[in-house]
Amino acid sequence: MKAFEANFDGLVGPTHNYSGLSFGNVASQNNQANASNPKLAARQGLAKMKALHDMGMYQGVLAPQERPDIFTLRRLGFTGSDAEVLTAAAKQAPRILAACCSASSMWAANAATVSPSADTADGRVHFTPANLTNKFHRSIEHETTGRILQATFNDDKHFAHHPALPGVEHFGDEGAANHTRFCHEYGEAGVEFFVYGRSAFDGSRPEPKKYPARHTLEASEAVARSHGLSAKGVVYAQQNPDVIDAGVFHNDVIAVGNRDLLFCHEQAFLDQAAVKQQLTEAMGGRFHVVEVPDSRVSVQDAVQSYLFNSQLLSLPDGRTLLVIPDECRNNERVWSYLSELKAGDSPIDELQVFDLKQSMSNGGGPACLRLRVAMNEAELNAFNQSTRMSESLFAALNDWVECHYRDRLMESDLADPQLLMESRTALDELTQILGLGSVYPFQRV
Ligand code: SUG
Repeated sequence: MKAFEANFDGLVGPTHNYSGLSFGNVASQNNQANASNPKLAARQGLAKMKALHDMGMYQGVLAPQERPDIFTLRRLGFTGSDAEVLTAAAKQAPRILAACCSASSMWAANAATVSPSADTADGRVHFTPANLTNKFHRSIEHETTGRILQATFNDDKHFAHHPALPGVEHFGDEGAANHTRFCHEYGEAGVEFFVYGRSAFDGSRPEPKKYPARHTLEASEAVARSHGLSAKGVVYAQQNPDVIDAGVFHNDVIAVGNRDLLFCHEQAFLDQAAVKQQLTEAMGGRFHVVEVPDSRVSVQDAVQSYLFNSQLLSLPDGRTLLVIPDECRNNERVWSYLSELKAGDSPIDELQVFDLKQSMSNGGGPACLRLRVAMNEAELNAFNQSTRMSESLFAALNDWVECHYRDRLMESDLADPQLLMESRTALDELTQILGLGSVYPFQRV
């Protein structure tokens, strides 16, 4: 059956802010305490979704999370009314409050790992929400993420949902940010490429020295097992620890792939020549790698511009498009490389630039904002159609953002009980727009 790649983008939540929560993510650390603009952030994300929809791509929307997360604050010992919980947390543990207010679920590449039905033993699309154990503010996402995914892909006949892996560092899982699926046609069995930062049980492998490796080999292996992937359809690779230390906290900051093409920096992986060979063999010899030399684009330029955090898309007319953030155009070396790539006989035909500055300032580019779900025609008809981008959904979500979002937020605003009320009112309405049912903790008490 014919199949297509759909992109589901995380809608930016009403508490989008810069709290410097992600050690090892240079942008997050550099922008701590800057004022954010949640309204603009949500609009920038929606504009990208709509543009892809207009190009004829399948585009969906993933709902944000309930923040501030009063339920986690209560688990951590704060008591009283919701307003009292916020006041006490702001006074006694402001960093914990900031973590419980992050809108970080917008980076949907970290929501889950997804295996299309052509790759799995039972012929269903499999989802495992990422436990995101390495960062506290992200480790509190997976339960609600799981409910949102179930409400979005809500048909057992076609979609299988797994719980997140055990929430310990041994099974640190960052989801699709470290997972790429290669194939010749989306509907044919493909090769799932799992990239990890370290091994939890094999002490002989190298590890980064400065920044954490968030994702383990054992997490990837567990996901491949539960999704029922065949051994010949899986390739594992370790990230180069030196690039993690240079700020590449997820593989999607240094590599991106689609169909039979891998676009990456020459220093992305440990033993890169062997990785390329394994992928080429698994793909039956028909595989292309565009490897960017350090002499053209340094790892530092890649981290600053997010060149590889791009979306590599097959357009309906067969051309290959690279969706990049504005920061690539503003970096002379990156832009000159990209211009040559487009003009030459590389597999990349088109470039499309987006202003995603609000998300980029927290280390999230075009690829971070989306979760890819390859689906055949039956599956495309079976997912929750209210989450599918359209003229009317675009208009409804822009109106919704306009009505409920603030245009300026500082860390000091996070304890404002009014923000909690605004956020819950907005999300309650959103679950109706997207037909999700009661996915949020405040709707389930
Ligand atoms: O996990 N930033 C996110 C960015 C995630 C990017 N995703 C991918 N590369 N796929 C993170 O580090 C920053 C939040 C703050 O500092 O306020 C944050 O969570």
